[in-house]
Amino acid sequence: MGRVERVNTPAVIAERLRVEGYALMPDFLVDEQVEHLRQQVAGHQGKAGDRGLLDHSWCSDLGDLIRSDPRAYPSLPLDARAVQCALFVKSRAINWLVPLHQDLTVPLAKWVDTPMYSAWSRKEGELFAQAPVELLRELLAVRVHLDDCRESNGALRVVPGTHRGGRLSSAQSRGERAARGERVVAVPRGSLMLMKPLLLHASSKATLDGPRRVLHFLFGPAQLPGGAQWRTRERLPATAALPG
Ligand SMILES: O=C(O)CCC(=O)C(=O)O
Repeated sequence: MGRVERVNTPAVIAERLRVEGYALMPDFLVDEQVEHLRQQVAGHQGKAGDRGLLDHSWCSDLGDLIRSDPRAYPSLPLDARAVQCALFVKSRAINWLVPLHQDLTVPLAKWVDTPMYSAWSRKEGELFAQAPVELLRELLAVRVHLDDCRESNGALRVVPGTHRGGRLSSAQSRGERAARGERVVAVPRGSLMLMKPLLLHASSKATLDGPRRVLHFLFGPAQLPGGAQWRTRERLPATAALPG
């Protein structure tokens, strides 16, 4: 796996997130739990996967486990809730890349008549809009890695510190990358990568066989500005619980 930072205290994680915009939380899941989750996602594999995974109790339970972990808790928004979980599967057979970008969109229950939200769209039947920067600063993405992830199988490349610059134009993003440089974030299976959505990030195509599976959660505060509401989640019947 090469060099992997073993950051693991709540204070170090919070400080890394504040300064660099990302932090690792190693050894969050044991092998048995990773295997269980691999089985749960087996029916869902696709390019950018399902965005509606939170309707499944295995997924919302995993969100609860993250939310209540003392290492993650201090870095989450006030009264945090998981508002989205997408599965990202990448391999030589299902290959894709994402260019440098910030995550600006959030899933909302319904359209609201305010200029605070923009660029409304529908994906897989769900409503999304670009959120105001004050809200984007509060959000936290948590990536649960179900496989060892390194440069050769599509690890994220980030431009550290760029989450502090607010929304960046394409030219500003390229300028930040040229000035600060990119960092490849290798993450072992069973570990978490915590990331501020405004952090500039990209990922390359995989050059290895075998899938790189990531469950990408988004955590937000209970209350949204401008009268907006998060999409309410269905709760599908539980199948098997995550081994303890
Ligand atoms: O998982 C990946 O490789 C990229 C995902 C990503 O860029 C995103 O969620 O915005």
